[in-house]
Formats: sequence, C-alpha cells, structure tokens
Amino acid sequence: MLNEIREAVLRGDLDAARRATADALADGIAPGEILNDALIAAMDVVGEEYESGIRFIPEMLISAEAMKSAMTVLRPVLAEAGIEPRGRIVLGTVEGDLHDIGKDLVGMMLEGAGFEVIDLGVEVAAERFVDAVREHRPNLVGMSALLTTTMVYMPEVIRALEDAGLRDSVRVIIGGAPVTAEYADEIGADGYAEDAAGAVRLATRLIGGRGSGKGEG
Ligand code: B12
Repeated sequence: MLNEIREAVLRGDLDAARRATADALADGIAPGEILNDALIAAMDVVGEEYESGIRFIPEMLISAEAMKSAMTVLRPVLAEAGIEPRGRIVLGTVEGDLHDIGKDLVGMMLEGAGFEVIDLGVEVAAERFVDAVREHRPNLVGMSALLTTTMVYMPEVIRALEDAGLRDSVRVIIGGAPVTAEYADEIGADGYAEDAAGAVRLATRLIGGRGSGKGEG
C-alpha cells in the first residue's frame, strides 16, 4: 500500500496519490509512516532522478503536486492532536526559493503539536518577515531554503530583524536540505532541525515553558 502511494507520487498522479493515502489511513497505517516511508521517500527518488538527468522540472513539479494532493488527506490527521496554541511561529520559504513542501510539512507538524502557524508562503523577502513579526508577535520565526543559492538569504532576514529592533523578541529556526546546524550557528540563528519532527522538538525546547501563544515583545 505504501508502494502504491510512492508509485502514484512518482507518476505524478494526483488522484491516485490522494486515494491511496486515504486507503492506507483507513487500513490503519500510521500517518507518520505514510509521510516518511511513502511520500518523502518518493520525493527523494524524484530528487535523485532529477540529479541523474532521468527526470526534468515539469515531472518534478507534477510529483510535488501529487505529494501535496496526498497531504490534503494527511493534514487533518497529523493536526488532530492540536489543542491550545502553545506558541506562535511565523514561517516562510526565503526570497528566490519556490520549494514549499518541506516548509508546509513543518507547519503542519507544528500545528499538530499545538503551535499557531502563520505561513507567509514562498519567496518571502526580509521585510515581509519583519512586518509579520511586528504584526503577529510570534515566539518563533522559521525559515526554509532548499537551494544553496537561497540559504544565503537567511542571514539577511536575521539582520533585518536586528535592524528593526525585533531580534530579541523571537527565536529564529532554520531548515531545508542544504542547511546545517553549523550554518545556523554561523549566521546566528537559534536552532536548526533536519526534519519536521525535529522542528517540533526544537520549537518546543526553544519556547520552554513560556508558550502562551503570545510573543515576548
Ligand atoms: C520538488 C522539488 C522542486 C519543485 C518544488 C515544488 C514545491 N512546491 O515545493 C520545483 C519543480 C518547483 C523545483 C524547482 C527547482 N529546483 Co527543486 N527540488 C525538488 C525536490 C525533488 C524535492 C524537494 C522536497 O519537496 N523534498 C521533500 C521535503 C519534505 O523535504 P525538505 O524540503 O528537505 O524539508 C524537510 C527538511 O529539510 C526540514 N525543513 C524544511 N524546511 C524547514 C524549515 C524549518 C524552520 C525547519 C526547522 C526544518 C525545515 O523539514 C522538512 C520536512 O521533513 C528536491 C530534491 C530533494 N530530494 O530534496 C529538488 C532540489 C531541492 N531542487 C533543486 C533545484 C536545482 C531546483 C531548480 C533550481 C531547478 C531549475 N533549474 O529550475 C528550481 C528552483 C526553483 C526555485 N526558485 O525555487 C536542487 C537544489 C540543488 C542545490 N543544492 O541548490 C535539488 C536538491 C534537486 C537536485 N538534486 O539537484 N524543485
């Protein structure tokens, strides 16, 4: 059944991906297993095939759409656990970067863990992060980047927060395939996580016991 989902994502078959995911859930397969062993596993294959020239951008895109289609079924189940917001996060993929599957997953898992998520979408410029922090007073800012050429934008966002006098009011967390813990240290972010489950642990640790849904500043 997981194989069916993987195949549907690889083929870029939106309906089949959604249907197979619903069937797997109905069969009692854990949502985390569907996510990791079928959906993310399929996207890894997509990435490898793109790298080796077997797959091209339109096919990568249609597989991404199939994954998103499957995620519409998975999202409510992953978010089911959420009750009181225990913290608020402003989340976005940085300027120049269109990849949003990982960011969406992080957002979904955080929602599931009880965080309020303000998702700014993709290609988010530093000023938009700053405006959102002013407006929503989050505990955390989360940035995602999937390209080595866009991850270098992350320190610009941190600088913009500093310039606006907002840096001390939020914890900044970063992620995305090319990003590392060392890079987080280097640019003065407060944390890095390699996947969505890690993002939840990190966010929870960083807000400590004070998560009220209200920002600090
Ligand atoms: C799907 C995809 C696309 C789709 C994106 C669709 C979409 N709506 O997202 C499309 C077709 C648009 C695309 C375009 C391009 N792509 Co692309 N793409 C991918 C692919 C295959 C999968 C990415 C993905 O969704 N992975 C699954 C998710 C779940 O994983 P994730 O994003 O890493 O997220 C997890 C963690 O990183 C972490 N995380 C992510 N964000 C955050 C944030 C925080 C705060 C935290 C704590 C954690 C966290 O948690 C997530 C969940 O576990 C990857 C290959 C790969 N396997 O990574 C290439 C890849 C990222 N793309 C690549 C490239 C080169 C491109 C293009 C430049 C191609 C081109 N020549 O046009 C363009 C760039 C467009 C742009 N300006 O952004 C390269 C990047 C190389 C590099 N090192 O820079 C990759 C690695 C492919 C490759 N092997 O060459 N791409």
